[in-house]
Amino acid sequence: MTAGSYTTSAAFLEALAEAGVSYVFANFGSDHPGLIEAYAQAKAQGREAAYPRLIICPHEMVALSAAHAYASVSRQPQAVVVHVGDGTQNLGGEMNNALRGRIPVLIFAGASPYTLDGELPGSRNEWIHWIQDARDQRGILRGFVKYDNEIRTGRNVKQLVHRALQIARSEPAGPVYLVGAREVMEEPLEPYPVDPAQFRPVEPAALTTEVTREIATALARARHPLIVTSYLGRNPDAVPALVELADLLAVGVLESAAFCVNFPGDHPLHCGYQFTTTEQNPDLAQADVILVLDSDVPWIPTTNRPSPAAAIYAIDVDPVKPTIPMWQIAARRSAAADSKVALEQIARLVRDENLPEAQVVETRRAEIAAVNQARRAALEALERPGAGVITPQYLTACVRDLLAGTDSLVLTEAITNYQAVADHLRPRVPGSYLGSGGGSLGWAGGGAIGAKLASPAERTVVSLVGDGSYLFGVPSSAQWVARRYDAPSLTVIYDNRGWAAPKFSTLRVHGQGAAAAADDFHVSFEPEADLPAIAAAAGGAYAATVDDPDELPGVLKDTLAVVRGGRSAVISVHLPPV
Ligand SMILES: Cc1ncc(C[n+]2csc(CCOP(=O)(O)OP(=O)(O)O)c2C)c(N)n1
Ligand SMILES: [Mg+2]
Repeated sequence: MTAGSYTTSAAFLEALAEAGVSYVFANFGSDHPGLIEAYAQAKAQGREAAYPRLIICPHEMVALSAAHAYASVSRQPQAVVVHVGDGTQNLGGEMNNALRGRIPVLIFAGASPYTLDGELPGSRNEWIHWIQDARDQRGILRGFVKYDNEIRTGRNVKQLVHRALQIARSEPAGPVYLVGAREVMEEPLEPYPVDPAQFRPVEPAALTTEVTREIATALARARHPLIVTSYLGRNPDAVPALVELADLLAVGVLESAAFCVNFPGDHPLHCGYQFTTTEQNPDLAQADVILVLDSDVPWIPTTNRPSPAAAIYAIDVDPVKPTIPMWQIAARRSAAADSKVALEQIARLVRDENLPEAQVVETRRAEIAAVNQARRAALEALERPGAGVITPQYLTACVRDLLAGTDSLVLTEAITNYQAVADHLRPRVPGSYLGSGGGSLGWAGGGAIGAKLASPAERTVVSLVGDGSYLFGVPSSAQWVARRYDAPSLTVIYDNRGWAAPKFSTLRVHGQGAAAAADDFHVSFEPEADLPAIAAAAGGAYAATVDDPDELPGVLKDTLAVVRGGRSAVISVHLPPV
């Protein structure tokens, strides 16, 4: 390639930037000379700002997790570049997280050159080009993307990138995948314009007048109305709309398998959090009208379900969930709408028509607030440390107190401690709490990087992770990236020295079985690894391990100061072992 030449690769990067992508999280290979050259030429010509900033990630899982969290926090699509089919497969389970988290991310992978004898620029010239050729590269990700396509020519690569990102950003948002062989990524081109305004995401949808009225009337007339939500707070601007409607009607809000702040945790109408439930939730059992708002798992019917007589309504950006093969709730009406728009419509109708009687609303408000206050007091009683033992409840309360009044963003991948983290953190500020939205572990490792890069400089990113999840997050790669790109964070490992989750799963199915009788679940991490030391070795992180409950607040305070000073810190907090 001659200096200054313009190729498909250059046009591809230009289109990403035009579409609002600020970062490319990349793991390069023999398929990417065109991209590497385009970046180098832009730098040589002083036009680096024309392309998204490059973040090199030594593991693809970290790259996609970082892009995922960056897109969540910034609400802008991001891009990931990986190496042919092999790098694509290393994206692994994080693809499911990106799909379930409804994350707008464009993944690009090169493809093996398709010419053997030098017919075109980019033709095969390394032994690996024969070996890396995958039969169905796009098929690898097809179950986890909204759209996949092949770049066949540079002449329309910009339209293709804009179209892919339009699909990725339109709700329900999600990942998209493009592949391009070396020859096409090397194709010389004349620069050409594309109007990004023609590729805006689809506008948010509203409820019909009829459904607005039906839901508003049902909520207003109910004796025990309840709202159940999981991911409305992906859009932090939707939270005030929920608060307004809840206050207007005095409806309680239950957060189910929630990985963002949907409703302020300290609001008197906040009815708590539920994840994997083993007991019936009394609010759910009692409710006569339930509005399910943006939820993949509003309850788990085998252990915790609404009354069969309850009238259920569902408003969701994705109400029938075609990407979840088996899914159903017994809703009278399901509406595909943007939750903020829908809540504002319902609130307007309630207000305009003065729907509920003031007396009914105030009685209900007092009842719900009293129950919630008692529930919170019971939770607070669990926050006292046991004798010489750090419990997850105490640990979370210490983290909450540490962060009180600061600008912080907590990532949670605490697994069997999801419930304890939510119950005792009770995050209040929209956008201050985030999980992957999926079930593939290791997201927080890269996630902390993306979250930090997308946040204002003064915000502290804190990850609360299981010890297993910490290891799934490829900490050697993640901590190196964090240091190199100046994205420090605090990681608190809820270290029970093993995997509690598969043990609990076994007990839920075989409570009296042989594994239970022998206490033999194959989940222990003995002999113990020095988990924080991995971060110290790979990224120069401050590392510590805590056993003593009395020392915990002091250690947390010290590590927070380290992170504020610009260096990552990882602390393993020893909980009772699995
Ligand atoms: C990529 C991936 N592999 C395996 C699993 C299955 N799995 C679910 S929870 C869990 C254990 C997690 O351990 P840890 O993070 O220490 O949390 P704990 O269960 O101890 O609370 C495993 C292995 C998964 N969800 N994702
Ligand atoms: Mg564990």
